[in-house]
Amino acid sequence: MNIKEKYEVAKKEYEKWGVDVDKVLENLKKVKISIHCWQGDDVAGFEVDKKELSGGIAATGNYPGKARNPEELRKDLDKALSLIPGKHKINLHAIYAETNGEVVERDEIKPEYFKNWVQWAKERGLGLDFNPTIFSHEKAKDGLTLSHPDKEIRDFWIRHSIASRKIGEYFGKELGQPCLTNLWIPDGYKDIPSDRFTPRKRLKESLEEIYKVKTDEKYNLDSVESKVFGIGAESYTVGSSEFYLNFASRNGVIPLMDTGHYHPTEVVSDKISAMLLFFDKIALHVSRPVRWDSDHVIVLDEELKEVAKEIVRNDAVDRVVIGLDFFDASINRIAAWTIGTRNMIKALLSAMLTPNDKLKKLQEEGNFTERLALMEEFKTYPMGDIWNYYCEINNVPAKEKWIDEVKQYENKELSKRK
Ligand code: RNT
Ligand code: ZN
Repeated sequence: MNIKEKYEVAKKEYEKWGVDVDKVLENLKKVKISIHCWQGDDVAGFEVDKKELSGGIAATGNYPGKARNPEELRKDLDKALSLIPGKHKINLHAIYAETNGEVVERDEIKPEYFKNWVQWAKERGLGLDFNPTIFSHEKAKDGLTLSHPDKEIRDFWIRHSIASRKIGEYFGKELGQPCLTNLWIPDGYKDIPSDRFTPRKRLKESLEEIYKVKTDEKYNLDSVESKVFGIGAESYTVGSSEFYLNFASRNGVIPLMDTGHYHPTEVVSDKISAMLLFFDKIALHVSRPVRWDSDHVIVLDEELKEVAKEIVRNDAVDRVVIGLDFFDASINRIAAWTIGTRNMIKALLSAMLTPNDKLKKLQEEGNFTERLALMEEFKTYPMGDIWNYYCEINNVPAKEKWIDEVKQYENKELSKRK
């Protein structure tokens, strides 16, 4: 049987449970994933005087062939995108500005430094998202930025953040779809603080300055990302979950949850429904923490599937901005993007193929036996046959065929980068 024939057989299995599979594939095609550019070069960026990665995050490994300049990064992204079904968005950081060899301070970045990205995105019908880069910098070297005791340092990062939101607005205008500008800072302390209040108060005031400047929400949306700890900031994080949750709800910005930014037994899947009751939109950084916020490539594990289920069965595909945030430097970077993004889409497909109404009803009736029994049976339903067909009709390789393409690209392109 070919892929189409297998699809027809598998489809019948799902239709027995009232799942309209053709409709599912149409809906899946509408979902945009925000694919982070920084997997392509280990969060290095293109600044003329490139700084070492800092802020308590780390990309480990030295797999050869990382992108060294904008042309290479876009070429690599093109390769990855040719292996991922659907039309998506690319998520940029301020350090990916192109300044033509000129040293430009981060508080002086302008839309024009991103015009090549915009043109590239336009030609491909992609959206763009954005992030101020508030780490890997002289003015962040003691681990404090927007909460720093020194007003000059805070003001520098305030100006950078405002400049970044304007770039987000420019992206939205140019590309005809809103850009999400997400703010994350590394601020925290390695050891037990003697004052937890004052840095948080300063962060609150800095953020108020930043968001006092209005951008058009048709073009730019703002989010703030919390964290629990980072390397070198083990004892205290200024921008904690409670901090940003309260800030977001009072200031009309979107809360962003990174799946690696919580305690090990806490799961983001359980938080989504609670957040959806109080926010119009929420945002995610889907990542895979292994023992810490290690940013491993996401695999199709139970938690990823659970996150997808919470988005799909609560009818929240339009309310959750799904961004990815992993960076593994120990494997082929194009493969990393491809594996992770395909997994996110597979998880959504799996959620859409689930008879969610039936399962909800069983719960309401208190029939927990059947709820568990069916959930377990659906795990071995032939989703792979639906997925392969979805890849085929979207002109990307089905099954593992994409691996050969990455290998060819590695031989032809990556191996030449020394
Ligand atoms: C760090 C945050 C943040 C970064 C990116 C590069 O822990 O997750 O989102 O990973 O901005
Ligand atoms: Zn993140």
